[in-house]
Amino acid sequence: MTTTSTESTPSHQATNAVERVADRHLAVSSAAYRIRNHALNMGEVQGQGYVGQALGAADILATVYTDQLRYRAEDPHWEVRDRFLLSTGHYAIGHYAAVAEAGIIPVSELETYGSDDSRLPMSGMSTYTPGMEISGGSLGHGLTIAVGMALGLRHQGTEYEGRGARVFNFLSDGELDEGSTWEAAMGAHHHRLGNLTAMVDINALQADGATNTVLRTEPVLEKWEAFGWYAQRVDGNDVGALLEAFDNAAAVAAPEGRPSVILCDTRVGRGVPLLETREKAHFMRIEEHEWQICREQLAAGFEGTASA
Ligand SMILES: Cc1ncc(C[n+]2csc(CCOP(=O)(O)OP(=O)(O)O)c2C)c(N)n1
Ligand SMILES: [Mg+2]
Repeated sequence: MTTTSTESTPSHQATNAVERVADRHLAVSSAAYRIRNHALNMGEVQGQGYVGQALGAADILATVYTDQLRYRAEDPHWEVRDRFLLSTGHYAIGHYAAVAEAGIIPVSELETYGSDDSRLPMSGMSTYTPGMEISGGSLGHGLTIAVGMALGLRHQGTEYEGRGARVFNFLSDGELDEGSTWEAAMGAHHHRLGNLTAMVDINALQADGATNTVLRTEPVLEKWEAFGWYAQRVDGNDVGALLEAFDNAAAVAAPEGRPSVILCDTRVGRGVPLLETREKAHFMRIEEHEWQICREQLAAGFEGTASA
């Protein structure tokens, strides 16, 4: 086996099952805290941004990058890497934080977020940023690309340590308004794409207001099931529940050749009470003096969890 110090494979090597779960939980929770902290620091550079989404999605991003994704930090184009596709280009701030956590870009580069000549533009673009597989932002296209990619990778058949590359697609609840998402969902089932996992960030919010006022998409779980997917719905801010859902997807759906979707109910601004209750949460303006308060609230919450 060829490994390098920066190659990541899921951290499932602890000696017994209880220790293993505790280790994974701690690794993911700590990464989620750092992702949130990075997002606050990056938001402060511009004084505003999609900070609420980064805080809300941090546990999902941390679970994927710390526990699930196979990648080589020094070789973002490694042929048999798992692919993480960010449909929602505006969530790039959270994704950059995760990519820095993963060692694919330096943490120090995060402070360039949104600046001229930065590799980290406000909306995710694959030609700019290592680890950014697609240019998202035109909502509803991520899953269509993920389906083609999962199909193509399966046709290629290249394996490493006994398995081919997997495709993870991160979507927002707003993307469930798009017909192309459901067309792709049908395609994934038709082609029996067991190597595809979608995660939907159900934060109940869109640019124009609450999701249920823009377009009612519920019952979401039943819809994905009707489209032939192995569907689970979890608290997307509960690391234990996320780990269990990813384990189920790998154990149950993948061997059957069924695509998996993990529907993650999250809270915008999660971990920072000042932002959790803020109106106009889609694009937050945060006053200069509030950034430090946000960091302190985040740290207090994390320490509280760690000592509980
Ligand atoms: C096809 C398309 N239509 C409209 C937009 C404009 N737009 C940008 S973000 C957004 C909100 C979509 O909902 P969601 O991603 O759930 O928003 P959030 O949770 O981040 O508030 C919209 C409509 C877009 N980017 N792409
Ligand atoms: Mg949303």
